[in-house]
Amino acid sequence: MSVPTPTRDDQFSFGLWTVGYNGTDPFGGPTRHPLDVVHVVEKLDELGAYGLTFHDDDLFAFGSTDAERQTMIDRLKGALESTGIVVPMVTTNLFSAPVFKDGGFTSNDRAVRRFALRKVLRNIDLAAELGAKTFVMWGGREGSEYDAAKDIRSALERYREAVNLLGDYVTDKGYDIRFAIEPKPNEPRGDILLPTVGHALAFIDSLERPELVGVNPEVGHEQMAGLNFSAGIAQALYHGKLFHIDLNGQRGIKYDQDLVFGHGDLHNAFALVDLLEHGGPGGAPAYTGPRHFDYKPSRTEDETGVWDSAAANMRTYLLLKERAAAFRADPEVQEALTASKVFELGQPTLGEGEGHAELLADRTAFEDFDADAYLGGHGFGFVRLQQLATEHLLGARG
Ligand SMILES: [Mn+2]
Repeated sequence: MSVPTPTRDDQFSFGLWTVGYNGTDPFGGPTRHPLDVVHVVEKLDELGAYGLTFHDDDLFAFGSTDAERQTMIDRLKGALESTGIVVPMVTTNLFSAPVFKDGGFTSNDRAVRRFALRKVLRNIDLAAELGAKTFVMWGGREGSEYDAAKDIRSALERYREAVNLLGDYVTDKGYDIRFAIEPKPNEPRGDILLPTVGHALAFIDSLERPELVGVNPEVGHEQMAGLNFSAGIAQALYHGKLFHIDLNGQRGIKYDQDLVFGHGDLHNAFALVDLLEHGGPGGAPAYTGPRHFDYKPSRTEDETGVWDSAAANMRTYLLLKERAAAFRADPEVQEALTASKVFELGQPTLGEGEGHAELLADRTAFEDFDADAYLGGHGFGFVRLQQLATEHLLGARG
């Protein structure tokens, strides 16, 4: 079996901070030299990616002069023009500089909150200039370690005030940009605000322009909280809020590992790709935006390992896409899905025009229904279905 080659049509994108990660962790300094943005764009193009994303501070260091900032923007633009790589998403760093250690939008210090807003507004102008359609907000420092240190309701109100202002800004400027909130339960803060997809969806409903704001869930961030990532993505899609996605790998409830996509919970990665590629109407893709990788090349690797790991993300995604297509096309799988009544869940529980009075009058639903007949097992056959998925995932079928 051959490994598929990525093309532009696959819409694979990478953060500049991902392949650019130098290996620093809380216990040791860098293991790799910095990578130049022009080199990164050229390498990603060579590997078959279509997009580059970045935080402002990835491209030009925090505190750069206007001239230094412009030099780096011009160098990026030159590389984009010569390769055809696009910038589908931009985000702002409100977490690295000392000023943000208690957060940006929700710092207890009001002057910091105003500075954070200005930093984001400036970066939204750059996002619009580069044609980015999505602006991600990961609030890694928005939170606390101690319950007495943060008034959570005030913090959420300040968060809301900030996102409402950003919505006003893109609307008044006429920018074609939508926002995507990226949840994470903890790290670097002890507890982060909007810790899961569900928390973010509820928050978005409270905004003045909810239509401008969706989510950017990350595999590892949900799995750090022990949650089922593909199930969370299904709910985000159900609410029409999957504006962007961060793919990577995570092995269980621990620190944020940022492994290559599929190098963690492979079963859930299979379910995720199946959902994204075949979960729409009639088996169409349920999500058509960038397949964005937010991972970190391992600290043990040299630059060759960096590009091998970048390619690995795309290869694994494409292999899972092939395996999911074979799973869907297998007549035995279709028969097993029917036997498991997976399609029956699509049928409304009530009949046409039926309300509580009609339901109460239906003796077959209760008085004459034999619930005892289910003793001995319902025989849904879910285990058989999961084994069929496993055999497709392992390449043993189709
Ligand atoms: Mn991310």
